Amino acid sequence: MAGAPEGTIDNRSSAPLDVVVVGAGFAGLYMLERLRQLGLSTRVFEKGGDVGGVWYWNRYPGARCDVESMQYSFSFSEDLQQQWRWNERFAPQPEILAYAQHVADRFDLRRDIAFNTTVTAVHFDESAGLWNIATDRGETVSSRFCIMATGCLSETRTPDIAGLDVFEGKAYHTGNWPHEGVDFTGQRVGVIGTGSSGIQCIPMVAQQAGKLFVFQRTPNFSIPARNAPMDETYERQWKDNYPELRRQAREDSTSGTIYEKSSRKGHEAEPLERQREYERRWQRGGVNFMHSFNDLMLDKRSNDTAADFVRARIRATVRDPVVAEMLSPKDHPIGSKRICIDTDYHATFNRDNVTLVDLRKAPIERLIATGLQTADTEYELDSIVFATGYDAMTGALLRMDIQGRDGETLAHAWESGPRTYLGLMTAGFPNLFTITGPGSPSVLASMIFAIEQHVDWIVDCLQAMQQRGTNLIEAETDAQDRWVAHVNEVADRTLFPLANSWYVGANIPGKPRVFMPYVGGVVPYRQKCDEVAANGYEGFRMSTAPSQPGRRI
Ligand code: N01
Repeated sequence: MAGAPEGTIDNRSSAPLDVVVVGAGFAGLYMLERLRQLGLSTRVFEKGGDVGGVWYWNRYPGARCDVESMQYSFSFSEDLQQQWRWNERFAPQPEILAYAQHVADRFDLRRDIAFNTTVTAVHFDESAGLWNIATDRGETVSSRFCIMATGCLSETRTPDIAGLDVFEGKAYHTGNWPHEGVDFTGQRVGVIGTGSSGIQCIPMVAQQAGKLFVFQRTPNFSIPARNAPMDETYERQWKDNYPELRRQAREDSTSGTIYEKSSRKGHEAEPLERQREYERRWQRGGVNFMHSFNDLMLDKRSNDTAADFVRARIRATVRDPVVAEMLSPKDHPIGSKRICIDTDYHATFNRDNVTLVDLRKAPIERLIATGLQTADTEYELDSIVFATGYDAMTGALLRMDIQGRDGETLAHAWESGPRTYLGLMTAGFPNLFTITGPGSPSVLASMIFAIEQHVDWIVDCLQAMQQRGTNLIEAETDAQDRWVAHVNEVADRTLFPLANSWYVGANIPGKPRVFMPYVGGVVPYRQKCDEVAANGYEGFRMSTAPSQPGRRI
């Protein structure tokens, strides 16, 4: 953007593109593939050095998916889903990254992706009906459409702890892990944070480190993953029945993932029967546990029974009762923060080289040259791992300077929390789509599933515009207001808002407290999206850019 006055993009590039896609994770890859089929000229910008998005960056030891491999995959290509082979029940990060790379190769996607390129600014030029897009490499392009495939958990968050620049050891963030890996052998290591990332990496780091301190502010509920090598019969069952199973995921699930459902309410079951059900699911492993009864996220009485069960398992696993108590979550309903799944997390605290530090009793004061100082102790550390999470759902979008009509910034439009219509568009930002944006099921669904639905909807929408001969689409403010109200109202019927979770932005100081994903379930959500399309894109306004009267998209 050399020479451009501040706040504007100098657009001297040649012919506009049809579409710019930001991000080459699973959303960007599938979007690109579909846009090519439409014959639209497309360029993808990707910050990382390769495809994969979150799976490109999250290389910490123990990183793996909490959706079963047979379901955490694209459904759009029958050949792809038949030919790709997963090796484990829950795929580890390297395997998922290899899958993303395979998709990129198989569909020859890399030739339209600019890697190591961060989009810094995205401005709408109203008179031309074009988006001008600037990158950190000094390039500017203009495009009729801009599609954000920036991911929900891609903007890492390191807390503002004093002394970050003073610490003389090594510091890592789980969400931006060195590609060459880290050898902690014999080191004194501190892990800060006990969310999904911390819970996955702590057992692995404990096996290597000489001494591991786990700095915990809030304990989390975690269910054993019971990961295992892929069972060939199970794989065959999936592959033989993929069309039907994918249909079930689409039409008969809350999350786009097939789990064993229950038609019973937790607090109505007999205590012994309830215990058996929890035990059975606990032994089976994975987040299926949260489907033991159908009201666990709706009724606190039922939720308490599941939480009590998990706390009892923690006490049964962790030998030191004081440590077990510290590890037992009590301040939020189970599932209201993203449930974790783990391998030997609680048992790790039985190791002689692992110490749990309760930051509620003595908070971190600062980092010092030799380690970390809490209110009552100085810890000498060689390395610190920040497993402190993300500025979720809005962070990756708001870090760009996005300006819509009349120079309105997205940051301003979202200053009281994200406002979208269906999580797909924001009023005042024509032709700018968000894949799995706030206000859509997104993180409450299996991400690849949610991505496919959004990409397919956007492609249908572009085709409808082509047929109508229009080239601008925009969310209407009224429709957006109604949708935002609905998203809030549905969330308020559940136990989700009771937790200080990243779902409500509580992990980022000053972030407005708004429940960001749509919790109403993928089936009603899809129905709503389909109805909107069937009713002529109700709630969206389609028009023709003044400067491009005859121009179709
Ligand atoms: O981040 P988190 P994450 N001082 O925000 C603590 C997905 N994911 O990277 O709860 C001390 O959940 C913070 O404490 P508190 C998944 O959706 C999936 O672990 O705020 N501690 C918390 O313990 C997940 O939910 C997979 O009190 C501080 C932790 O850091 C999401 O990504 C694997 C602190 C952050 O937990 C994010 O998970 C990994 C401070 N100043 C991630 N600031 C799988 O698929 C923060 N913390 C399995």
